[in-house]
Amino acid sequence: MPWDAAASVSGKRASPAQAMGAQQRASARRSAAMVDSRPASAIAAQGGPEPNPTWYSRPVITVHHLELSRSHRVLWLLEELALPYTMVRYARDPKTMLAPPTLSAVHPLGKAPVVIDGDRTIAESAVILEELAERHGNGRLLPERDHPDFARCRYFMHYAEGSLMPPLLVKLLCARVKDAPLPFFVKPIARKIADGVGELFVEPNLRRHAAFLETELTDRTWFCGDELTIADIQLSYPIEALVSRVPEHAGPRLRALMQRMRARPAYQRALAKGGPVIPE
Ligand SMILES: N[C@@H](CCC(=O)N[C@@H](CS)C(=O)NCC(=O)O)C(=O)O
Repeated sequence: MPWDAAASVSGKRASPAQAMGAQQRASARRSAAMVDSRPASAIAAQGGPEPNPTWYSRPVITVHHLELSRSHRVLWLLEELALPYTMVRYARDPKTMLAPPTLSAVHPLGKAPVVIDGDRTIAESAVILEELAERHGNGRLLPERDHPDFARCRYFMHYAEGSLMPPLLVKLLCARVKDAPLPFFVKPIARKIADGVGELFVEPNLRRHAAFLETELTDRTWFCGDELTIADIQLSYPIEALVSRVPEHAGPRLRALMQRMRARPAYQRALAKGGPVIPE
């Protein structure tokens, strides 16, 4: 299914049934028509109806998942909502850690996550989480639109990728530059530049972000109050990265939040299916 940004952001809200392609709708009708034709007494005596997964749980959602990546949060959301889905798993190149070229067939940027939901191809994790929760969540994981936490949730959905991820990425890149196989006479210069960027930009920013997150968790179990929302799911990846890469900046509330996330059965099911979030 080719990527079509206009279709993805046109704002047209299709119902799950409308969102299915004609072929899928026909197949769903065929599946729904599959009924157990045994007499009721025989069904009961033989331990209930025949399991027919294509009838009641045929997934229309496909997650293109890259190992050790942000796409864990999509798996976590789907597990929280108990939605059926198919996962296509991609391995990173062990040397460059880049995604394989096959991901570019799904979306021109060749990055994960990408989700196919019915006839729509959706990229950007924040959009994916919002779309899936709005379309299939029955009000779960989203504050009500007129509740003050709605704006808060939206803020953290954007903050995660727009503000928190950049210094974490620069930190990762600086570490790569320092470890890169460079000629011996270039290595000390590269090291000096990486250390300078770390000292001037990365460390002060990460310290400030960690302190901000710690304050925002005062008197709150989750970022938008007592209930888990998509904002916590979206923040989970940078928080995992922050706690693993700069543990000295992570305060007690942030660490406790991370433990609460990891303890959720849905989070663990996502890990079991998609593999770890951050490299060891
Ligand atoms: N802002 C995007 C970022 C997507 C992104 O950069 N994904 C990374 C995984 S963490 C990726 O696919 N990297 C592989 C590559 O660049 O080759 C989102 O939140 O979905």
